[in-house]
Amino acid sequence: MRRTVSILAAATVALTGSLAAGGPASAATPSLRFHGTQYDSPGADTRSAASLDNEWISLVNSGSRAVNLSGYTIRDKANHVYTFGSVSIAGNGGRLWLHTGKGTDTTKHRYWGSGNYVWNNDGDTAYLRNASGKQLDSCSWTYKKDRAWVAC
Ligand SMILES: [Ca+2]
Ligand SMILES: [Ca+2]
Repeated sequence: MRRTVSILAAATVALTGSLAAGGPASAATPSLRFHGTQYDSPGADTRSAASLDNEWISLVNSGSRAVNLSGYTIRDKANHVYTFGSVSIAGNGGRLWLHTGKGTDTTKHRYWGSGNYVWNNDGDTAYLRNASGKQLDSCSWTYKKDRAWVAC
């Protein structure tokens, strides 16, 4: 019985910790955040399938626990919204890439399914929100000649 109680207490602490880390007022780097984006797909922006898939934004989870992203959203400044289905991003540095174009979702690569680019070459902002709509992170960039990606 004592064991059960301590497991519940540990789970409560972990949950509280993850919620606190996601708060917009938190000065600490959130454990689940944007890692980088290739906002300008290499080569001419022809909207080909390959070009759209080479535009991506990635997440990293530096927390110790995996996070199920079901209902989490990524949106741009113009409010194009992608909503995650049930997929987990591993803890301890786990990564996940969201590609703009169409493709077959895997555990590490998700596809927006858009027929047009989402991330503007001349500057944009990406927002990550959890399933409750709370903003966890954002990533902004401006135009820079000959640059195709930024670290977030
Ligand atoms: Ca390009
Ligand atoms: Ca955009």
